[in-house]
Amino acid sequence: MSITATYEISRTDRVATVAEKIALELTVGTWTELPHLEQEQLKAYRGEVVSTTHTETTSRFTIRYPLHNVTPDFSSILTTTFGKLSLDDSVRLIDLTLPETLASEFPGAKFGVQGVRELLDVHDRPLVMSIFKGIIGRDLRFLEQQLRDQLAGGIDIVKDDEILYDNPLTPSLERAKIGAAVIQEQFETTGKRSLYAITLSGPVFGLRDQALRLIEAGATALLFNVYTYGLDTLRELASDPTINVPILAHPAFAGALTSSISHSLLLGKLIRLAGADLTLFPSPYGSLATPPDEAFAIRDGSARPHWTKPILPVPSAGIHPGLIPDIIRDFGTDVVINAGGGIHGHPDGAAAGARAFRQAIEQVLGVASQTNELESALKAWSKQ
Ligand code: 1AE
Repeated sequence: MSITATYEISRTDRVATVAEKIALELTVGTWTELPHLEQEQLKAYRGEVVSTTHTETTSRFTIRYPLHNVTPDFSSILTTTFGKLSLDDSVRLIDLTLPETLASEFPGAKFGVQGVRELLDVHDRPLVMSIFKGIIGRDLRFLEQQLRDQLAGGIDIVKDDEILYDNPLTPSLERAKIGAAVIQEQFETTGKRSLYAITLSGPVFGLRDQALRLIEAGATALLFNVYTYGLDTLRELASDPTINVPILAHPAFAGALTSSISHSLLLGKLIRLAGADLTLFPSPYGSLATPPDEAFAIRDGSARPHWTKPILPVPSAGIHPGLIPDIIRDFGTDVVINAGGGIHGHPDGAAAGARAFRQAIEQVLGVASQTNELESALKAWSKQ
């Protein structure tokens, strides 16, 4: 049983030597200089180079690490496979593969694609998520109005901006209470279900209690800045049975790591293993573009392999209704379309902005009944 890690460096004919050195350094260290008996004993702990390949510009190698070198948590898995090696700028970690015995220690998402769809009672189209914008420095009345406007346009999930923590002007518990009341009111008047994801923030040891307080106050989902708190923190929260709402993983700070670790591993596979239900990442088209092959690998890592529930990819940043055909073509319908500026920046306001997104989806799926707001949005963003 072993973990395999694949790395990339600039193309070199010495790839096998480089790989061998790393395999030793990250496991038994000075193996070759030890007496024969000790060498034999340490063999079971030694990293083993299993393959090397080249492209025109890069060389890749895969190392197998014995499973008993690690404990079942992200800290030990990442420290063994890329701990001090991550300080070497010339090496990038591309992928990690865990054996099923280890992967099964990570329960993954509670809700996943199916569970989130059931909460919303939306089964046959991409989900639409919007983000509060310009909310810092504003009060609860402003927040409530923005929430109402977004929901009025048919938004499925409204999420806090990731920079809106617990704060005196819009305390998170108050946001949860207001959110619950507005969502309930909308359900009673329109029959439309929706979720409001509140940013879970504060001291790390208090996060579980804070999550439970928010849920008690009415939070229907949580937004979590996973790479500032760490993957194991997300995993603890997600595997707690009392935290029974979907968790949205925000990619804030992940960009500090992407030069050393592939986007697909960071924002696809690891996030899914850690238990988020939705993974947000910069789309290949918008304002912060992820390279397309990496974005599609995040999509694929959200659904495969099948040891935990598939989760929802959320290609984000700079999304406007004109991008919906591309998103559905590339990500299918099990996707969340997420926009801040693309909703609030609509010439007729946020409700119209939300309607424009719903109309754009209906148009691609061939069921559009009205396209007024979509036409204004396409005109507004046609030059982008
Ligand atoms: C990659 C995350 C995107 C995000 O959090 C965000 O706030 C996007 O805002 P817009 O849609 O670019 O305005």
